[in-house]
Amino acid sequence: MFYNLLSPLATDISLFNVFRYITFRSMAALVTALVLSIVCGPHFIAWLRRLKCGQYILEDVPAHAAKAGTPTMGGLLIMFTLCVSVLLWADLTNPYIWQTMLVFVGFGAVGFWDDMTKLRHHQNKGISARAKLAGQLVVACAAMLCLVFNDHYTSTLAIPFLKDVSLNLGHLYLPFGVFLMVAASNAVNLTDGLDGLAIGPTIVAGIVFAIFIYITGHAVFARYLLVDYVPGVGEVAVFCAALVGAGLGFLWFNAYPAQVFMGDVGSLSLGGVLGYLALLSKQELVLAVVGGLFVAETLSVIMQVSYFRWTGGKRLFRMAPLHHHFELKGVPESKIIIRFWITSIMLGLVALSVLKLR
Ligand code: 57M
Repeated sequence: MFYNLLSPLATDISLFNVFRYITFRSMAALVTALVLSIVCGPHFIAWLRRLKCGQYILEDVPAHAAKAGTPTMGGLLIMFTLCVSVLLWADLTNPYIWQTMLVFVGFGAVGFWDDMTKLRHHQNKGISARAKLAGQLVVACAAMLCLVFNDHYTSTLAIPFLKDVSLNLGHLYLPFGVFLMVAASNAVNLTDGLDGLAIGPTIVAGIVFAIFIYITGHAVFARYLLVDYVPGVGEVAVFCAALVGAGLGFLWFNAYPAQVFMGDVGSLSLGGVLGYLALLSKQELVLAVVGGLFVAETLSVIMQVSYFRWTGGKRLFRMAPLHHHFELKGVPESKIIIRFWITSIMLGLVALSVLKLR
């Protein structure tokens, strides 16, 4: 909004030129979302408590018994602060901004439906897996339709670390894109089982994609770094920065011991939008690197279930997803969280190295 209102005044007052810079507006979006979260957070958590949005805790991990009643659906705070910040600082005539918001809010709506169902039943039983998947598929298909009608749509995949090698998926790019968003959404959801465990790596991914998207939308940098140039997409860096700010602001309250959980409204929306950011930045496969922790958590579940069926009842891990395995081995929760964060920062750096190592 500030861009649309104030940057035209730059012809008369040169100070207003700053509103033209994506870098300036991205920093402002980060700070706005962060400050808004920290200011609104306590009121929001008190409001969730009044509405009795307390988490129902399953009994299979005894260490979590003390978490009973912690308010959930903190993802609504992320959604509110991120959307306000983007509306204030982004160019509202840019179609990529609206598409990204649509994906974020769309996946969030599916999560909200699940959270509300759980709360209504006063237990951990939300909507059926099939209904959840159907909702995610509808949002992901709508997102892919938007993407295809963009001016600079291409169905090629860059292969990380290989120069001049790309794979043209043709029409298969559509189901691939849908899969990427739905998989990312569910992977973040599976990871969201310890305080700060999902939001930490999401913040790292937000920073990495802010850099990728900025470069993809910058003619000179994109050419220099051999990245596909997509005019206009750089504006989405403002969204990524707001995501980092909103994430940090949420972490303020979700840090161990958590005062609030994000709920499915948070995990599904964040995961889904990370998938869309990977598509927009033309770094689809790099998502598996920067989100390597989410991939590892998901693989641990697939391996656990497959091994259980194959051996007729034996377990590979003490419990899946992976963080439960370490918990049951007696590693303190805060240590698991910080080690997972360190891993995700290292993966973020590896992902960024894709830009130079080819
Ligand atoms: C999300 N949700 C947390 C909170 C959060 C197929 C199977 C692997 C599915 C998986 C599952 O249900 N995953 C969905 C996990 C829950 O957190 C709520 O859910 C939201 C995210 N959707 O925002 O509202 C609990 O996680 C803890 N938590 C924190 N801090 C946070 O910041 O401590 C969450 C956020 C909260 C709280 O205790 O109540 C969850 O774990 O339920 N299922 C599982 O993860 C289960 N694993 C399992 O059954 N493994 C089996 C098979 C199927 C692979 C096995 O290993 O044999 C575990 N879930 C729980 N206990 N609760 C089992 C142990």
